[in-house]
This record gives sequence, C-alpha cells and structure tokens, in this order.
Amino acid sequence: MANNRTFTMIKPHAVADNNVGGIIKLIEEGGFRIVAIKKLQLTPGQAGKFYEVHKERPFYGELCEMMSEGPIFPMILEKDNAVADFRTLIGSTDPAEAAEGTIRKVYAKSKAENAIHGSDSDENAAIESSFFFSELERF
Ligand code: 3AN
Repeated sequence: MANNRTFTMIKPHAVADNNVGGIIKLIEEGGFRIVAIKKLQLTPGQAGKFYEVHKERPFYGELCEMMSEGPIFPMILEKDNAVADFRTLIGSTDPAEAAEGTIRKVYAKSKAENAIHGSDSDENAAIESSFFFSELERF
C-alpha cells in the first residue's frame, strides 16, 4: 500500500455510545477520505488474530474481549502522509495524555477503551486493511 492510506476501526464502546457519526465527522474534517467502510462484530478468536502482536502483553485477554463485545466499524482512509497524520488526529493511547482536539481526547474512556484504532506503519496499514477488506473492496 502506498503511504497515502491507513487503516482504522471504531471500537465497540464508541459504537454502543452512538459516537460513530461524531468520530467520522472529525476524520473527514481532518482531511481523510473514506475508501472503504463496513460494520461487523469480531469473535474473540478473530480479535486475538488481529492483535496477535500484543499476545505477550498483560492486557491481551482484556483487549480481545473488549474488541469482540459489540460491532465495530473498520475503515480504510486516504490522505497524504496518512499513517502519521492519522496517529496525530487520534491522539495518545492513554486518553489522559491525548492532546486537545484529538479523537481520543473527546471519545476515549481508558487505555483499553480508547475509541479508535490507527495503524502504526504503512506495512501494518496494508496488513490490517487486507484482514478486513477484500481486494475488490480496497480499490
Ligand atoms: P495504539 O492503539 O495507540 O497504537 P497499542 O498498539 O500500544 O496502542 O495498543 C493496542 C490496543 O491495546 C490499544 N488501542 C488499547 O485498546 C489496548 N491497550 C494498550 N495499552 C493498554 C493498557 N495499558 N491496558 C489496557 N489496554 C491497553
């Protein structure tokens, strides 16, 4: 994937709290175009596969449970310098450290329930996009 795309998903607690529209508004106002979007619910096993890199971390079980407790909205987003600019737009993992105006400052509840995911590299953006979207959906 070129460096103008990133992958994101709105997490279950933010969907349950009716914050999908508010989050998408900030994403679009941040200059990102939605390339692909869907709504689905992961099984704990599927969440575990997505977060496999974190399987040795103490919060892995909690993370897989939280990510499968309700529907999510995975998306592919497009913008110049997408990965880095999106990480700036979402803010720090810990909402207590997230900057004013960031998505997590407004919508995150805790380090675990932090509203939204953002890929941390172009390579992971491509892997994560392929996990959720077929080749046809990624055009
Ligand atoms: P980010 O989502 O900011 O890239 P990562 O990759 O370190 O942060 O963590 C992946 C996910 O794991 C986070 N989005 C969050 O839901 C969860 N997480 C990270 N740190 C903690 C923690 N200390 N306690 C509970 N959950 C955490």
